[in-house]
Amino acid sequence: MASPTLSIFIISSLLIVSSFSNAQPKPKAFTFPIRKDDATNQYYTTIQLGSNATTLNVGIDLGGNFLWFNSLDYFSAADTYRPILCGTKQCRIANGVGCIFCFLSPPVPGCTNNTCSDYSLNPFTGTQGYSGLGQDVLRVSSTRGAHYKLNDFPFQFSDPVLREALAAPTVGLLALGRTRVSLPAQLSSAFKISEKFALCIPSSGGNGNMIIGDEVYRKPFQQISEAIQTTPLLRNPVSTYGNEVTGNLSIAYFIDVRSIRVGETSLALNKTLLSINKRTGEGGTSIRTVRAYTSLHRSIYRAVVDEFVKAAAAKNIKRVASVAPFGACFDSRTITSSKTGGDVPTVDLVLQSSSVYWRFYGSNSMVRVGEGVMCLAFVEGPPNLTGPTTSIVVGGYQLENHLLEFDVSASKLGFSSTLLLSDTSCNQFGAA
Ligand SMILES: *[C@@H]1O[C@H](CO)[C@@H](O)[C@H](O)[C@H]1NC(C)=O
Ligand SMILES: *[C@@H]1O[C@H](CO)[C@@H](O)[C@H](O)[C@H]1NC(C)=O
Ligand SMILES: *[C@@H]1O[C@H](CO)[C@@H](O)[C@H](O)[C@H]1NC(C)=O
Ligand SMILES: *[C@@H]1O[C@H](CO)[C@@H](O)[C@H](O)[C@H]1NC(C)=O
Ligand SMILES: CC(=O)N[C@H]1CO[C@H](CO)[C@@H](O)[C@@H]1O
Repeated sequence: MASPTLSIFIISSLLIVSSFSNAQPKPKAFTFPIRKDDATNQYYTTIQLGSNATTLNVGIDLGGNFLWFNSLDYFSAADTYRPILCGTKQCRIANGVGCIFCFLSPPVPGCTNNTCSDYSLNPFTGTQGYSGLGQDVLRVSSTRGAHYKLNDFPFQFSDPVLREALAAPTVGLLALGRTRVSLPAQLSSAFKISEKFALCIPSSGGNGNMIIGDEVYRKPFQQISEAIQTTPLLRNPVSTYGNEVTGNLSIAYFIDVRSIRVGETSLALNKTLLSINKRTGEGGTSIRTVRAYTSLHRSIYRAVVDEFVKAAAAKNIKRVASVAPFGACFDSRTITSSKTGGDVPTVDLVLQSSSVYWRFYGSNSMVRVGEGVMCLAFVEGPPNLTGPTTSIVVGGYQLENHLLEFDVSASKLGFSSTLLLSDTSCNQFGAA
């Protein structure tokens, strides 16, 4: 007779094999395409959900809580949709805040009885939706080109009103935030891969890529990754999400910007604004893919614009009338071009020490707004939709064509210089 230890070993090996479809080798990392919608400056990916692998384009929300969407294509094919019931382990994992009752027979996504529920937030309009959470199978592709099923992937089938202001090709938002139901957290726990992801966001017209897990990148990205600068990811003790309970940690990614440099000049900024107020959650710097441009608290914005205008004038760049929402615009014929975009004063976010800084060249700091006019691509903000006010919200335009590595378990962000300096871009990013 086999010893108890041996039979346990056999059973657990069988379980491991059967949890991967077609007994595929254990994946290391998964890949998702990223595109930019030029009409809205939103970034989105494509996922396949449900037994019929319904294709859904969903925006990418770095600070989002869980996947939410509304789509008739999925609705009519949702035969494997299952609600997450109140009081279940899945409901606790999803941090559901309530229980809803809905009596359609047969039940449909969005109307099921005794269902764990939560608020979703459209960060473009500030609209919140409250409805039940459910789960279905998500099809994912590994960086080696193999296909896997992520069973019981949690999400919310939301009210159609939440789709307002989303990019036309998209039907919802995919969350990458620090929750247990975000895509990186779910892939990490289902496939026992590292809870980290690399984000390479394309500029207009390009195709970027996101890799979740641990992977060797193709040239020159592996070399860029090995030389990457890192900075701690901070947690704001107060939620900035608006609809989360105050006192719960924020699910957005924060970094410790200590000062800002424009050209050679370090700006005199109010340090209180730069750090996170542990009591109110105000202040500090977060990174959000759902903001088109970096927004700066009024006093920081004024200081950056004033110094930028001064340093641009020293380079004989001619200022012209401002075009909203931007506060400093220039005659593009007076700007020399270089491989990192217009040759303008650099803007540095200086992090934990003066030698660790995230530098923005013209390709990330100047945006063309019309014939012959380019503007400094920062805005005064942030928009006061919900929650405490974050002083600096690093937005999409500044993230484009940088390799960003979010190591969630080590709470560390790796960021490269603009890829244009290495004669490449996010269009080329992928596994080796
Ligand atoms: C599944 O997809 C196929 C092919 O797109 C389609 O013909 C079929 O109607 C779909 N099934 C459901 C239940 O929607
Ligand atoms: C809905 O769920 C509640 C709680 O489980 C239960 O008491 C009730 O009978 C259910 N109603 C229907 C119509 O299924
Ligand atoms: C710095 O900012 C804080 C928070 O907004 C404010 O209370 C304080 O008055 C500011 N200090 C100065 C010197 O402006
Ligand atoms: C932001 O909105 C909240 C809620 O509407 C309001 O109480 C607060 O004063 C606003 N803050 C600013 C800076 O406008
Ligand atoms: C400190 C605090 O408010 N914690 C809350 C975080 O959210 C969960 C679920 O909503 C609550 O149960 C905790 O009380």
